Amino acid sequence: MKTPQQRSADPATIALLSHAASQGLQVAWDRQEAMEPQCGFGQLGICCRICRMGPCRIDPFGEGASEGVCGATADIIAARNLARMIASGASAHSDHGRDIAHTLLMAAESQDCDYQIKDPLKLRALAQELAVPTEGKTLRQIAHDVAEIAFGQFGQQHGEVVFAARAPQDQRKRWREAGVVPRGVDREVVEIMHRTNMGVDNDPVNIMLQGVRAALADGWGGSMIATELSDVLFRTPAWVRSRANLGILDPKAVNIIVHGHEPTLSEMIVAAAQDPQLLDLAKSKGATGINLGGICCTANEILMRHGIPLAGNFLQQELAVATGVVEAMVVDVQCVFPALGKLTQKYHTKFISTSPKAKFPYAQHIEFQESKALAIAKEIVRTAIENFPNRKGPICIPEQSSPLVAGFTAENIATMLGGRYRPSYRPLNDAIISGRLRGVAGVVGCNNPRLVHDYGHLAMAKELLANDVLVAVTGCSAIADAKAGLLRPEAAEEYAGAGIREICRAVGIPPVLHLGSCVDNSRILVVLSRVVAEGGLGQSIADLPVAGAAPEWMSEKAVAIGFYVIASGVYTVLGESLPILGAPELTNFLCGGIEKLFGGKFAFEPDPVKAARMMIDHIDAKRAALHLSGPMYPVPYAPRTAAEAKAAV
Ligand code: SF4
Ligand code: MSK
Repeated sequence: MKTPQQRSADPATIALLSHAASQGLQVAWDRQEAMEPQCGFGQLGICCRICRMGPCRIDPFGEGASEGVCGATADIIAARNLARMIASGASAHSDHGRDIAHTLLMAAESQDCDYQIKDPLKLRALAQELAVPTEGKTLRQIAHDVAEIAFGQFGQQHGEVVFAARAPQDQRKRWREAGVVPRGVDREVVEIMHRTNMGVDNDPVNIMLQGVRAALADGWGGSMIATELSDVLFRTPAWVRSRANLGILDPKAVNIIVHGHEPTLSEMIVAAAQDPQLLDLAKSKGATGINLGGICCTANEILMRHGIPLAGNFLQQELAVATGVVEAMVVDVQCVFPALGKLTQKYHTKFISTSPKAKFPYAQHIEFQESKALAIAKEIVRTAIENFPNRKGPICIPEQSSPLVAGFTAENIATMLGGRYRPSYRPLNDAIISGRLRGVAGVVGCNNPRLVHDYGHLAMAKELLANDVLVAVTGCSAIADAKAGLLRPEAAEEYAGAGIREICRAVGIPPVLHLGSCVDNSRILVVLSRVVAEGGLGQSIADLPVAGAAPEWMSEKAVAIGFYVIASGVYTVLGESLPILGAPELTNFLCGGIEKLFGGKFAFEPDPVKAARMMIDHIDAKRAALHLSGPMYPVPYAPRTAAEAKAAV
């Protein structure tokens, strides 16, 4: 059995893992170790149970079956499995987007709705972009028309999803030539499920192109709708200070953790937790107040807009309960362990499920309805308060919590660098062109107990920063960096190269920019498109000195993200390989040939430092192709020569 130090790089997690072991608790790492050795066929992606002639599996050593009962080869099987992962991931993000569109429509249709339009400026900007007439219309009428257009994107049967027009023309040309511009969000997902049915599409590359189409429907469709309309409803994030890690839990207060993804619930819990009557009730129970924290992406949503502290990332959800001071763990959808139910039985913690789409064993279900949002949120908070006197068992709150600055968006990056009166991407482009900034990397995604928790995110971010590569983060990667102090402006002095230090000193920003939740990866797509539009760095995203990574990914959502990122032109390194290594033709395509079509491709590298260096090499190659000089300052990692770098493009 691995020690806590071998399981996590985060001191709070290490402390709680020791505590959990002393209490005889089983957490994800224990279950992962009990699962070893994990199925080799599954790892390689060469088992199939799509039809009942199977399950079938291909012998990777060439001694047993080389085809399924129907004749499907390893490449066909792995491609179908992977496409279905994309379909699931894209569905999760996009269904989230659909729910937000529904909430905006409700806010537009009823004056009494608990949700209001908090960002009229963003609404008007969106209306203009979507060619919604605004003259003589009330804000709610405009919101209605915008929401209807957003809704229409899901069921649209032909044409192109509307936000694809945000991508640089050259990138769209590549998509059109490959026949992968998404028509409508739902259509592309359904088509994957059809094509991967037994006996339909049996060309691995053709299957993957539909995978790309569905992934683009996520990134430039469902996820982008989720982000944009959340900004309209809950307001576009602004720079905000807060703290991160389980040390934010307060032994004297009623602690409520929101976990999951959709801000419709968490926004209302934030409002309910400030209700004077509920605060009085909390005091009457002996608590000093109500302390709200978040886990996973719902944490990122309410951090970005309200400064609510981050309790932790994906692998800390059980450890939060093990502190013994969480009165309620309130969940909606995605990334929630079913194991939480049994665990909470050992504590006083109420495990409250809220979505009709996501029920859990041993959970108390308080169904959330947008039509009665605040009343239900108050009921949830009241349930937590009533539970405060029931604490039992040992309390173990780790001392660690780090200060952070978050709240970066495609909009305020321009303000941050260009100033309030002339917001512009010009200073960012100029910094890249001059070599002060070598490039930009997006580091995103989950935790995975197969890898050392948080280590991949931290080691990669530090290596990139030391080499003057600015880091943009979302999801659980952002939370990992926040806990380790990388989201403080001072982190530039501690970890970054001279170029980034100069920029951070001048502007007062951290060297790692937190852009939000997993659906907010769409913000990164918009930033990259604006950088191209600003000029001087090529014609498409594929020309930019940028790279992406998901060093600890585990979710099907990360697969969908990875695919829309490479199809948008970004070289992307995954810490865990995609489950395709038993399929040589497919692997060669996704880690090679696909680059010719879209400008991006995958690479797999579990060592985060090596992976960061692969990203830096790629960034240098792109700089060389743009005839840019090398980095302005000498850096610790000596790159290849410009000629070698150029040859690698
Ligand atoms: Fe086997 Fe083919 Fe059926 Fe898959 S689709 S289970 S490979 S027979
Ligand atoms: S929450 S998808 S574990 S990043 Fe978005 Fe974290 Fe991955 Fe869930």
